[in-house]
Amino acid sequence: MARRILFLGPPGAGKGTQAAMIAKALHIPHVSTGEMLRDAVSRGTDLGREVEGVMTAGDLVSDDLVVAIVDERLSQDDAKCGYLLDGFPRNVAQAEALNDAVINAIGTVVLLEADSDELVNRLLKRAAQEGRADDNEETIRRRLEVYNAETVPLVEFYGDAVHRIDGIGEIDDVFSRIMLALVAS
Ligand code: B4P
Repeated sequence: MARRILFLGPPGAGKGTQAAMIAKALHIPHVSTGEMLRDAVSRGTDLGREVEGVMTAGDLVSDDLVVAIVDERLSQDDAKCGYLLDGFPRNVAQAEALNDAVINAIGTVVLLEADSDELVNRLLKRAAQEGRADDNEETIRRRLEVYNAETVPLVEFYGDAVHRIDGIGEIDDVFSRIMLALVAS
């Protein structure tokens, strides 16, 4: 059976970290819009030049651009048997576009949660280690605001499909919590 999983959560909750581990364990592709966009920026493509400023400010890239990237990615052969979407959809318009594009697009929604002090601390720690352009305190606060305004409404949109997971603790413990929820779903 095709396994279609969606990861929601604020910046710093561990979506990217856990999504990579879960996708590997389930042998499905990990589709991260953040990674695809950062890759375009680092390669200096037309898309990358278009989105760089928006990402550095902590705002969302336009729905049209992101939906087109995801549409193209999900049409590839390796996504036919399932996929894990990380960071998409980010708002209700993107969720509606996904529903239009793929029948029964989403099976399980994982909502990773952590309090805002923890989120800011994690992202500032990553800033010190990796120097990602959008991991400075001002942009992190902006990303949290955007998450609350744009992405939180998706929890209601997906209703009973949503599994709330405590994202605080050791990475392996969070992984086990998610796997348990997926097995039970
Ligand atoms: P994303 O790449 O999706 O970035 P993010 O939400 O900030 O979280 P990320 O996945 O990187 O971090 P994680 O929580 O794993 O988006 C970046 C930007 O791209 C957006 O701001 C937007 O501009 C654009 N974008 C992306 N998708 C879009 C869309 N659909 N529409 C429009 N625009 C879009 O981890 C954070 C840190 O915590 C890591 O350093 C990790 O090591 C650490 N960590 C993880 N788990 C931990 C744990 N259990 N304990 C301690 N630390 C932990």
